[in-house]
Amino acid sequence: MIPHPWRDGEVAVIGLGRSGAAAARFLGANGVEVYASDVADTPALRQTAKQLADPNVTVQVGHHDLARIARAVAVIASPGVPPDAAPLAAAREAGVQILAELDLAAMILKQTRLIVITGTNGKTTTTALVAHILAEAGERKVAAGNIGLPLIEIAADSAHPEWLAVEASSFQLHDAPHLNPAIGVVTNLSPDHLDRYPDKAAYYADKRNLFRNADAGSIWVLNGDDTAVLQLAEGASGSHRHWRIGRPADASYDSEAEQLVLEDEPLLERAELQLLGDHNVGNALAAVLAASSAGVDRDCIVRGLRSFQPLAHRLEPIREVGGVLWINDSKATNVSSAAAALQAMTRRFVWIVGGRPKGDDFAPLARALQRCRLAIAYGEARETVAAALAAAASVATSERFADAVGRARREARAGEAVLLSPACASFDQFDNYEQRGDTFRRLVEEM
Ligand code: UMA
Ligand code: ADP
Repeated sequence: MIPHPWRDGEVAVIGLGRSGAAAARFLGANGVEVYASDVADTPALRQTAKQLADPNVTVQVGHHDLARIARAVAVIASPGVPPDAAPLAAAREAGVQILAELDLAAMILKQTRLIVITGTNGKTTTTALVAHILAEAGERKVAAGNIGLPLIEIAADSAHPEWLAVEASSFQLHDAPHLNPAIGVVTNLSPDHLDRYPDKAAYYADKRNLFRNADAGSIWVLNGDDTAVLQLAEGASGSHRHWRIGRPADASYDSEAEQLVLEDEPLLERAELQLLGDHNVGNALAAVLAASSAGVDRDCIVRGLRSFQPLAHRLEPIREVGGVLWINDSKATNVSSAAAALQAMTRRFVWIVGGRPKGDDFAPLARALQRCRLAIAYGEARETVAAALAAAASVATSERFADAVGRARREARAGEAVLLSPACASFDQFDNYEQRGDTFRRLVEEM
């Protein structure tokens, strides 16, 4: 329900990307006065402003009226707006409550049982897998949040689903006091987003907000191989269920029998899973435990696991050219996800790495280069990456992404692979990781 006091004033929505636009639309349509603003002024934002035409919604692009925001009855923050940004600082100073769009949606979706998935890597894959299994069990409209569909768009529908898989980023969890997952999943934890957080502890602290409303009925699905995850969940009320690779747990991977196991009973042959790498076996086990905790039967779970296809930009095989397999892992924007890709490689490979660094230490990547014949470092990070890897591999550098791809083409031999797994953000040469991955795909398709 929309809080009553919000009807006596104006709610300020900060940021007009997907999240902010959806929040402004929802509030306006429900009779709440809204002031929605974005500091940027682009043709896309002007278009959004036009589409938001509603007598209840005032839109401003190119500027935030800080005094107006300070007078608001509440502020809805977009995930990409850092907490120290001027509009949020102004709201905080004036004592105005700041909520994430995700939190507003959670307030409305009171009757829907949320399976909330967070962690550093594997959130989208696990969320999509849970949703895919729920769809197999007959649920509709089943994935939202950071995965791309703002949760408030589900709340805006007249009928709310019984179960919903929700991907939550640390940015969204920062301002989510009402979020109360029926089932919460933490895939893994490692340093990320150090361009926004002062340190790892601050990033983990936002992740811990997942457990804020834990009670005896909560179910927590946790990576039993990740001590940081176990520490994060320590003391949270509710039942804790674990998955592990190579060791017994509520759900596990039996590496000798090469089988996924649920509650001590074999569930699926690994070969039936169409995903590369042990990390994806972990994601599958997380989804298995989440789905079984939601009451989905084993047959549905197995059918869902068997039919799930790799998502675009996540260790996605594109095609073979002259015996060389080209793999797009553009979404590997941090060191730990790129490390998982390196470990998943079964062929010798040429590795394209780089982009805009996010403050991660690249040294751990040097330990996973046994099959790497050549690393090609590109973009703003190229010198830093080259220095970190020099002792462990041959390294070449290229400033431009397309040149790195061209160099990989000349170097790779039949029977090998070329892996794009950048360990960095894309923003030095692209709008986002999708555009980087799409460019890679196009260059490979033109070969
Ligand atoms: N802005 C201001 N004032 C400021 C700072 C920024 O107005 O002081 C504006 C920007 O100009 C921009 C808007 O705020 O127009 C920010 O939008 P946004 O970055 O929050 O983007 P959205 O389109 O709303 O998408 C967000 C998530 N984006 C981020 O968290 C950065 C999407 O996750 C999510 O899918 C979507 O909401 C729907 O829930 C993307 C993402 O990259 C996929 N997430 C990160 C990740 O996965 O690593 C966390
Ligand atoms: P997220 O939504 O958390 O960013 P994705 O499923 O989109 O996660 O995957 C992001 C990147 O991390 C991809 O490069 C993918 O191959 C890699 N990845 C996926 N699952 C894991 C995992 N469990 N551990 C490490 N890396 C992973």
